[in-house]
Amino acid sequence: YVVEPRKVTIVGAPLADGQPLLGVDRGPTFIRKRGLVQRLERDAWRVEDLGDLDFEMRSGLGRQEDFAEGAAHGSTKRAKMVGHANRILYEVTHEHARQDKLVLTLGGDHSIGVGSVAGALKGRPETAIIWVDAHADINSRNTSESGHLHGMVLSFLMNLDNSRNMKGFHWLNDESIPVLLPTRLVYVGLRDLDKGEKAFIRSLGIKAYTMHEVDKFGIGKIMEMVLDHILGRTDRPLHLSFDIDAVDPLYAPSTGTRVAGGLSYREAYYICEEVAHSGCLASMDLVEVNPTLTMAGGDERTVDMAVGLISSATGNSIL
Ligand code: EXY
Ligand code: MN
Ligand code: MN
Ligand code: MN
Repeated sequence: YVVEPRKVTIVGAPLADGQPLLGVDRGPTFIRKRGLVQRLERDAWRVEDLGDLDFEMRSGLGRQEDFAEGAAHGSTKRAKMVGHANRILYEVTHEHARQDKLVLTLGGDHSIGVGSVAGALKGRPETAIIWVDAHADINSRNTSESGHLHGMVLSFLMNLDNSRNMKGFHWLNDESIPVLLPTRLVYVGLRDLDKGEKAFIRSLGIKAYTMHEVDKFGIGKIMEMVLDHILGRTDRPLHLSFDIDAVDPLYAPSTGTRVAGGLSYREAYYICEEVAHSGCLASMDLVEVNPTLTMAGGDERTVDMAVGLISSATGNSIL
């Protein structure tokens, strides 16, 4: 599968409402500041940067109060806002996927994956997903212990526990948006899952390469198995959803849900290099970069890693 020769659309998705920490909405700005567009142009991409989408809702409670209220009720938090933002993102990513471009979405927290993947699936229904993350992000409103929507993305895409009927997400009930099949998803880097998430992964038979398997087989073998599982001999579009918290906090500390024992610097790059090698990358998310969580003294590691990983996935090779 090949996207229109070397045309990439960049979409900024400045959303923080899928989790409680401010700052992740500024991810796209920081990633651009560290030279993303120049890197892509240097690698002979024709870049169209749409800037940041405007997700503002003109009504309702302020952000912090709404989180507090959600907590008090133990319910899904900011669903209206997150659903609204994702609908906008979905329209844009679909439009550009339809035009056969490489679509690159910059988060934002991982809840933006609902819109970016829905857009990819509508534009290119054969799309398969590689989800690189410390977390499985597959809770439904019934299994989520936090109510944070960045931990529930895949339940919407797969319509688990009838998630598509949640307030804010009704737009997903559209037959032209394919429901994501369990066989079209593969995880890499998992190491922090909730009980209900483990049950979903087991019962749906989703292929999951946790850090245990990364240790056991090495990243080279893992990527062979990943690509074999979702591509085989076919040539379908790939969507890479890269949560920066998959990377060990030693190398990517500026993120909201750090978990020790993650991908090494080279393992993270290797994943992206092999995705590039497949020749099938059609869309990508880079999410959960929160530069405001940086230690005092200005630590650019996380943002630089985000830029570097995108550059590798889009084909910048070492030699
Ligand atoms: N599983 C936890 C929850 O549902 O709240 C943690 C989710 C963190 C999600 C991060 C972004 O990948
Ligand atoms: Mn995630
Ligand atoms: Mn994560
Ligand atoms: Mn290779």
